[in-house]
Amino acid sequence: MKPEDILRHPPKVLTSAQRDAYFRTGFLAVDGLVPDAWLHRSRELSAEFLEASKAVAVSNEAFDLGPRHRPDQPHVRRLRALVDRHPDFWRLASESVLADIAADLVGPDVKFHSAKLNYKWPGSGEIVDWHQDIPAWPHTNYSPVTLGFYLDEVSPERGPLTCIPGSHHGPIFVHRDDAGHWTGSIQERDMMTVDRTCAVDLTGPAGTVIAINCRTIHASRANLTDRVRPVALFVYSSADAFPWTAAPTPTNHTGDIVRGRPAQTAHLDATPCPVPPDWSRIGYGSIFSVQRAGEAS
Ligand SMILES: O=C(O)CCC(=O)C(=O)O
Repeated sequence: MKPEDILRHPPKVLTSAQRDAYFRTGFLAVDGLVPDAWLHRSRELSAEFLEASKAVAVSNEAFDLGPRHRPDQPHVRRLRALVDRHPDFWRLASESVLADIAADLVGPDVKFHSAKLNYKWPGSGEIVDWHQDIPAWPHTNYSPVTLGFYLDEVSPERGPLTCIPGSHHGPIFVHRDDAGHWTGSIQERDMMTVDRTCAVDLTGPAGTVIAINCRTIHASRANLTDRVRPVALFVYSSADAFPWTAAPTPTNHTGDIVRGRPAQTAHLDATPCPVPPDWSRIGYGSIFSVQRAGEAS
């Protein structure tokens, strides 16, 4: 669906100003939208999974583990395919206010794509370099949005995501090095064409909802505090957007319609998108492992 068609439908949750800001800048941060009960439940489940990770030594379908992971000191970078980890995470994705917010941003017919819970442990090890999401999972149009919320307060020092306003209207960059290896990040020479000084940090109290369009150039900063920063992220699209490559981290619910009806016609946007590696063949670790290794893992 095109933004002008989406905006013709009355919003369910967001104000008109918030919706307009999303389509103008390519991102949004709004606090006070996630009910306390969901915030509490998400924190509870996060704590349970961190505890369970102590019994796991190497990354698997659930946990992307960092290099410092030890049984007495978990270093989980990502809880993968989140909606498959616990039924409450799927209820959160499909039944909560998140799906209504998604409808405000992608139109009344909403398709679920994927979800994860990213941690950022103290230090600079999990800085995420500048990237766009869509080159990892191309769709027939650019409605997909990464929508989620911070489980805890995120200040500028606690590893916030940071976005370049208006970059969703600009080029879609190749996320590979000169040898053609997938890096998950935009090359420095391409970033030289982008004004990084206008980047906006998405900060806010626990429960702050963040939304980032799939073409928006974003990154995330170092965590300079001594506390971990968890963010739950869910990807939704218009029902008329269809992925044209295998998903990097498919879930049991990828492709499910969570609001409205399935599309009878695909919306095809003419803007070209670079082709990612075939994830069904080589597998995908996480943006952390890929950006650190400089290769697909
Ligand atoms: O967790 C973060 O701080 C960044 C996440 C991100 O940009 C991504 O997973 O694409």
